[in-house]
Amino acid sequence: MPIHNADIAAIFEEIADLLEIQGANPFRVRAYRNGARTVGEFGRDLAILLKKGESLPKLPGIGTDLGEKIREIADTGNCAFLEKLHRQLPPAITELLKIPGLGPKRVKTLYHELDVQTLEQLYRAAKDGRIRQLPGFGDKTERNILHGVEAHVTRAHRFKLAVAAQYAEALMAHLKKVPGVKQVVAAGSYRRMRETVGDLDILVTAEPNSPVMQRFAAYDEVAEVVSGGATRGTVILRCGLQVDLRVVGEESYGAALVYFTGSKAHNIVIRRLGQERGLKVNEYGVFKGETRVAGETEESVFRAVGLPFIPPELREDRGEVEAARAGHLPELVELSDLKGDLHAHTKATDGRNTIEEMALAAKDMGLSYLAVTEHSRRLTVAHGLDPERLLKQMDEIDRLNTRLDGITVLKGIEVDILEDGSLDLPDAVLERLDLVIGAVHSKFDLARARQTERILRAMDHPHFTLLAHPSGRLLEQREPYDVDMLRIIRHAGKRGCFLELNAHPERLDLLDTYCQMAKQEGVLVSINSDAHSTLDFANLRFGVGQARRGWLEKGDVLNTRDLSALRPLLRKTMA
Ligand code: DGT
Ligand code: CA
Ligand code: CA
Repeated sequence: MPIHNADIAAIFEEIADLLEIQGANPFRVRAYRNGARTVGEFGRDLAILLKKGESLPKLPGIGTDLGEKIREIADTGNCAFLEKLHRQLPPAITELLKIPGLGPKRVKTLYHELDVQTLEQLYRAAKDGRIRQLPGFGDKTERNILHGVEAHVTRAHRFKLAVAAQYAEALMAHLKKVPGVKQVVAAGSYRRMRETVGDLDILVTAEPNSPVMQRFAAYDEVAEVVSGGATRGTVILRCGLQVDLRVVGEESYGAALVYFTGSKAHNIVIRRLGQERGLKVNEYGVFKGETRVAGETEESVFRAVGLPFIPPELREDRGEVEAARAGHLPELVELSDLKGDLHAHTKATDGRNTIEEMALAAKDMGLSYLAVTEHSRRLTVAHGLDPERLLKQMDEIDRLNTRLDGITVLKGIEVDILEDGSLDLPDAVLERLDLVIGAVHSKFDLARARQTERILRAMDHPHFTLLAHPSGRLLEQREPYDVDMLRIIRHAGKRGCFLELNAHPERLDLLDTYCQMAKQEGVLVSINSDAHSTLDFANLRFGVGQARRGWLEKGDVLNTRDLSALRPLLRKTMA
């Protein structure tokens, strides 16, 4: 089995979790967490480099100790230190960390005080009312734990789109190299750019005797072949992702693509439209009696039922068929429409690169402006900026802009919105910035009215420009906080503020339905990377996918404007 960087990173993460539960030195824990991130994000597989006899590249935060462990894992697939930790702590204890609200500290308490070692024991302890008696836990925590375990058990595991993309792209590259293969496309929720993907549905056209099915089953990431025939097969990859493969004839390619792209609800509407015209629509084509009238391309299938092509991101039966019929389909925003990015971090706080490196990477993406928006002082874990450090950074940006060519760095901040709706930095500093992004990073559990009010009051602030990741949810990890999003969107409109669509793979926040709401209310959305390293600008494409699912057009997106058109919009006009 080949060892990938993701495997090494997973081992480091687990070590960090276990050390933290043991109450180890926080710096040591941090070293493993950072190591996991560094290795996970490194572009080439370290195990392959080492196997070729190359030395381990110099990576930030990877000293001798972690370097040794990387070599060991690359060599053996195992890590003796992790095994030692496993002998010291119950094997399933890291499972407990998956329950929202349970960090290592609490897990440690639960283990030591109540001997809770598994999810079942956790559930029992909560049911019996033993957890609320622990110091620092209380009734509310106990209830949250109960819900958390229930949700965890019932939730079928889904993959974040960006994670699925890594596996999908590698697998498709593998399939494209198989002799006789012509087209390879990933359909399903992946093509519709849903924020999470249940499984991959790959469609292939190939010459009759192509060994594509055998090569699919023999792919080195495959852990299990669930089923396999001449034209369809299902496997589970080592990461747990299921992949369905279909081989179709070229005459059916478009029909199969429509069918397997879905959604199911959309397909039902398309089939019904066909029936109204006396046509049968299925994955093999569109048929009048026994005669195939369409199917080779998706366009031909839509045309046969009287529709123009509908972009995959819209195919959710949310009014797209009606819009298509009426000739009112939106002209969806594209990645190439973006002119800049309004949210990025650098080394000054929790980012990995310098301002200049970030600016040049943004320019490489075809962008012409980039806002540096560090965290503010309140967010101590991210080493947030106080006024003094922010002012210093502003000077640095001014100097840098005189040297840079083809890209302008804007001065911004991602300032914490405090519980009462005030901002974490003084006006005198904020007014000197090009833009102020406000973000909720604390007190996620305020009641709906108070949480909404908190954000509205922040928007009242004369320098507030943009609301970061408006719902606060983390995919598969943290539920959104409870707010009245329509009121927030309307208030943004009144106050001349904008909403962010944060393209970070764990966020994709604004949600698609709220994008649609913002559009209806005439409030512009900014698709931002929230980049913490030069590699993160690549995530913008997932943000664009989400925006397209939200029916956004170029004009609905703030950062499709040139800098000269953007600047007046950032200078807030209060209604
Ligand atoms: P997922 O995998 O849960 O993220 O979502 P999808 O949409 O990829 O769903 P999946 O993998 O079960 O099926 C892929 C597509 O195949 C689905 O979007 C539509 C089509 N499909 C599957 N089953 C049916 C069905 O029973 N009827 C119709 N009309 N289409 C179906
Ligand atoms: Ca699927
Ligand atoms: Ca499927």
